Amino acid sequence: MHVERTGAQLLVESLYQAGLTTLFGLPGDTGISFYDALHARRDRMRHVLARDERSAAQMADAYARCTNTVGVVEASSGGGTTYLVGGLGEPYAASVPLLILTSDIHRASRGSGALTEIDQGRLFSAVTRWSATASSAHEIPALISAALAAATTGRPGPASVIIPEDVLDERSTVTIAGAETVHPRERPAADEALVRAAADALQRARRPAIVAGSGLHLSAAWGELEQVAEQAGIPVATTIQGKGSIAETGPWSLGVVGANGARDYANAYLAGADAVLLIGTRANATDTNSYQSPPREGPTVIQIDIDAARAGRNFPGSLPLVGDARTVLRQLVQALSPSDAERRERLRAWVAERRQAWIASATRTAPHATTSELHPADVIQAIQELAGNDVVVVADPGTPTPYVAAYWETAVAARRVLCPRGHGPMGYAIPGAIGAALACPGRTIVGLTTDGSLAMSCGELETACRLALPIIYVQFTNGSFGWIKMLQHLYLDRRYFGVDLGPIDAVAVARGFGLQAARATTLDELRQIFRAYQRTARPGLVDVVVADPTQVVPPVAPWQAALKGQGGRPVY
Ligand SMILES: Cc1ncc(C[n+]2csc(CCOP(=O)(O)OP(=O)(O)O)c2C)c(N)n1
Ligand SMILES: [Mg+2]
Repeated sequence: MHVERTGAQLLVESLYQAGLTTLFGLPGDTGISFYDALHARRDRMRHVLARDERSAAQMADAYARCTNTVGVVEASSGGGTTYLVGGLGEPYAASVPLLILTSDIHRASRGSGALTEIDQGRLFSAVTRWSATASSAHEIPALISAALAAATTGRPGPASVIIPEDVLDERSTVTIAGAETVHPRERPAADEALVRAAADALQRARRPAIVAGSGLHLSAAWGELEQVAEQAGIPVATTIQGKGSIAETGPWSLGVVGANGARDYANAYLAGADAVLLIGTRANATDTNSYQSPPREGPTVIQIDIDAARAGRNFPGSLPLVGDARTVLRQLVQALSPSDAERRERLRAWVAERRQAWIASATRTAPHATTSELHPADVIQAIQELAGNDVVVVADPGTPTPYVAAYWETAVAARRVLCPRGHGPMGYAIPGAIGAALACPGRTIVGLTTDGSLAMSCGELETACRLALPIIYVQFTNGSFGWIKMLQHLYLDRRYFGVDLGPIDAVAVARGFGLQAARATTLDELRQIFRAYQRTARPGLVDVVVADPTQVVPPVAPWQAALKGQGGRPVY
């Protein structure tokens, strides 16, 4: 029996059969048939209405990171798609698998200057791995399938299907074969001879190191990483995106390395390492503190990456292990023999000692008695104590990122701290926390935002409120675009320009969108407010005033070096 369905119904059914039942978006003129098909299937499909297409993409992005599946975002032609693009640069750069669905103008109107007309294929070309336009309804199931394959094969990323409004209405009897969403789709192994050479180099080293990036999370290779670290006795650092690849409270963790949010001892260890295994990281200037940790010259660098073009790109001459992180780590487990006992004990003791020293130095005992400003590190540590381990943190750029990267310790191996570091777009945390809350029901969700980011994304506070999501937003108010102000402070002789902001009453803003909100002027107040919000099933915002980075310097290695008269402005 051949069922006749519209293109819109085929689209909804294709998503459902692929197991993609949550999607984020905002309606528009050319997409109303799609909405009607979603309405008819509202018993099985969850459509999350956002207030801006950019934030819908950010919600889908965070949802995909938390679930390690494909995130789905939809928008309509014209203003909808152009706004949507604003949320796609980050997942494209950060290798997050997304399915992008957009409606387009009627095919007969092409070239007429129709309202909302734009070449969507060209628009998406810089922020998707793959994009196609449906030219008839019967193509839709196959296009969804192809887009999902593009999003999840090799290095993942966004893939888009564009559907003109007449194609959404066209009828077809095509059957839906069912699309696969397994992620990663393929798990290739690396060349065995190179794996043996890598194992040999790691074994011979006096000071071996591993740096794990987000590819480790994408591959769900947490167990294998721990096994390699434990078996071979190798300290493990992560990039910010790889944070939580290994339990940060465990014996082999060095915490985050690089130019933003690194622990000083992680950077120091990597700077002097003689064999370094990079896993699923682009290892760019920020991840490596301008190629100092590890340096390009000196150590034997081994790079696991599923993308052959990436393995070795930033470390010429390195040993490329092209393949899926989990598969290649399993190969390494086979190739590595147990490490020598002297090295193992020496390294383990060094890591333990440095971690204890770091924790001790981070504890600021003096209360800020005379001012209502809090120290960002204290805020992070207070939240960590209250939130426990079953928590997801989503952090905006600016003050939250370096502090959460350095001071938060993820106690389980999992992707539980999301800092958008593909591009570091401001305004991610408010919508991102919504995606995380929908991905992880029952878990505490903390969104760390700033005065700059709040202004960009506050509309989504209404979404959090409407969906009654138990998100606790903590806002770091410093009255400036502090990060940029610090660059001007250090490298442009304090010629501040375009960085000082007028005040926003964050508490009033949040209340206006329906949240419970309060300002904390002491750590005790912060704790009380946070605990009170934890007991409710709706979102809240707590505003804390912090010094800007020119006054209290965050854990940003090049800035700390510049203040000691060492090193110039970092080149990204
Ligand atoms: C969408 C976007 N625009 C511009 C930037 C460049 N940028 C990086 S940090 C920053 C200032 C951040 O200010 P705020 O959010 O208040 O955080 P603070 O550094 O003050 O804590 C800017 C403008 C960016 N990261 N994202
Ligand atoms: Mg600010």
